[in-house]
Amino acid sequence: MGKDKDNKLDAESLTSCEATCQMIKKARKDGVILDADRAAEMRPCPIGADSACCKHCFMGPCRLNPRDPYSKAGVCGATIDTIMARNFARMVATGSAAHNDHGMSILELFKGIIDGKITDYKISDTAKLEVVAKSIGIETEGRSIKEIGTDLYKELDKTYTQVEGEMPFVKRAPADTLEDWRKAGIVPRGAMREVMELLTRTHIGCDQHYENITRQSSRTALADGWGGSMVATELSDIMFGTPSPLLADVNMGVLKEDQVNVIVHGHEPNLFESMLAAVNDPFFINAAKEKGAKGINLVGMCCSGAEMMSRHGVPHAGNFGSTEAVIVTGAVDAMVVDIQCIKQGLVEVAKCYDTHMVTTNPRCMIEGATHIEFDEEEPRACTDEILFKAISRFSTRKMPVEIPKITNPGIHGFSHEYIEYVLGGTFRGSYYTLNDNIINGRIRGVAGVVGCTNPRVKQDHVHIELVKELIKNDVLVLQTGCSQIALAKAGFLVPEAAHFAGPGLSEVCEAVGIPPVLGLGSCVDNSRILIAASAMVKAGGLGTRIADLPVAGAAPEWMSEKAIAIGQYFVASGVYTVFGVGFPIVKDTKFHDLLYDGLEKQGFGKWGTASDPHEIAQLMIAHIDKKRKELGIDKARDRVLVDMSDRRELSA
Ligand code: NFS
Repeated sequence: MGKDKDNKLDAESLTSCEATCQMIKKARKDGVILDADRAAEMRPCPIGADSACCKHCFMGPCRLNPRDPYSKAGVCGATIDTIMARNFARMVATGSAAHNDHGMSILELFKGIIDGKITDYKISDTAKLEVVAKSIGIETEGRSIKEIGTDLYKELDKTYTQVEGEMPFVKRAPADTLEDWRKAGIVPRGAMREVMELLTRTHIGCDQHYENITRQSSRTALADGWGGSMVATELSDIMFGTPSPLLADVNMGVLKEDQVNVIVHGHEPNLFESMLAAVNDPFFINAAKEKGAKGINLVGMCCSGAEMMSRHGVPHAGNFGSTEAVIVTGAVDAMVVDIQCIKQGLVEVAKCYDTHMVTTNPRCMIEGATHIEFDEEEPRACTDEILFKAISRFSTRKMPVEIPKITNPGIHGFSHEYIEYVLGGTFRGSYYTLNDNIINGRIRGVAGVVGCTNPRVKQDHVHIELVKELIKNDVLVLQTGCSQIALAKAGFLVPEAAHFAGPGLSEVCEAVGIPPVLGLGSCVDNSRILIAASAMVKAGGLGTRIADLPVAGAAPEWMSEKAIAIGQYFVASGVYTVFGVGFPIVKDTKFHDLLYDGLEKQGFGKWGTASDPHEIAQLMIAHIDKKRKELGIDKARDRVLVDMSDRRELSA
């Protein structure tokens, strides 16, 4: 990596995103420090990076030696395995809590609509309401939306509050996968209970068997994927519409110099939906025009941005690695945030460029930001106050504006329902076609590539190189969150990207008219991947549990505890999951063996780590090939058509 004259790393070596690169250079010229430069200044603690320290009580904090992990124990006698398992558990607990908290807000909003207390939102997709209700055993025949919705609320509330029994959405997992969870004792009851129990177990002097702690980590993670995240996705679709493919623009070029630019960045779609209604209100359009603007330009970032893009085509300015850099354009009149992945550093950068930095959620206030609380019963009070501020900032813009002239159009909004429809056609919407193409070898397997960007690695680079290699090897890629945005910026979310795919995958993509990289939405929408995997199992021919499928997952530039929770729910659901950047674990320990090998032997998925994108791809492809071999379809790449009787034979 090269350095510039101030001895800082070249902006080009920090990001693959040209727009972000341009803004890093501008920020340096302006004397403003961004996350990428803070990361260079902050050397990670080597013991913490390996998860070899414990500060769960005040007899320590204790530091073990990662190079000789069994040479010492903590003051209480905790071994390296106990310490790492507890640290891992706390990350899972936090990540699962975050997604469940998000899902719970969405459930409360749904209840408010059904009860008639909240009138600014409505039920948009009644067909999906019925399908979801039926999937968990709620009678829908001849019943009103209110009746079905009331029952659905009551049932889904168990996702969070239930103390005994099984969480409602686990019914949607393949029967054998559910049975595996039952045998292992990891079917989640209610998320609150699982998170509470997991945290209890990590207290000093409680659970001190790394395997037992990890069992509860799996249960708590499953309470995220098959619980809070799935509730968030399904109810958001029901209220705001189930996505189907649309063309949308990504990258900083979506900002408009001659318009009032409002960015909404965060995770819950409710604030964003209300902001969309507000910016389309003629009152505000006129108010903006009176101040000399051509209009109001609403733009998303990060995960709620990905949802709004999938559902409504709202343009997206960039992923986690670009949230500070985008303010450097000087064109952002208001940066509006709700919860999760909101860097505190935004406040300082916003101050430098005279941007309104507004927090809206009581769970996420930031010192120095303006807090305007959002209330779903009266959403416009918040959105309108923000718009007045943004319009007034436009009319008094002091900062020179420099917007990178880059936009990348792409197709977004591939919900599970749409994938089913496009593959099977209206007549027999199903995953048979996908399975057939996997069995006959045109498609080698399916990969989920998801998650954050992390300033410890070159932004977007690992995502892009990994996905390129996967599709070249005929692996269909499903994406969410910041990873989807990285690939959109690289121009891979268009049908023409089929040219970069291997011959089998490109043939299927061209026949069906889809890109080889399908964008499914936000991070909670990883639950769509779980549903898609379950649908693949149910369509037949590829085994009887998710663990049998030729699939793999990756979060190549992860950074958050939510990513760890997601990784663990994929692993517990049966998916081999590879993380880039590094992993907080010491090699040659029993805990390492458990995560990277033992869980697979117990019938689940397993973890993998590699930092080089090509190595990540090779690990995933090798796993997919191993699964193909176990299914007896490793020789099927000679493209024979497989009929129903063959399929039955293969699954026998
Ligand atoms: Ni998910 Fe990471 Fe955050 Fe979204 Fe982006 S950083 S784990 S992708 S915005 S949640």
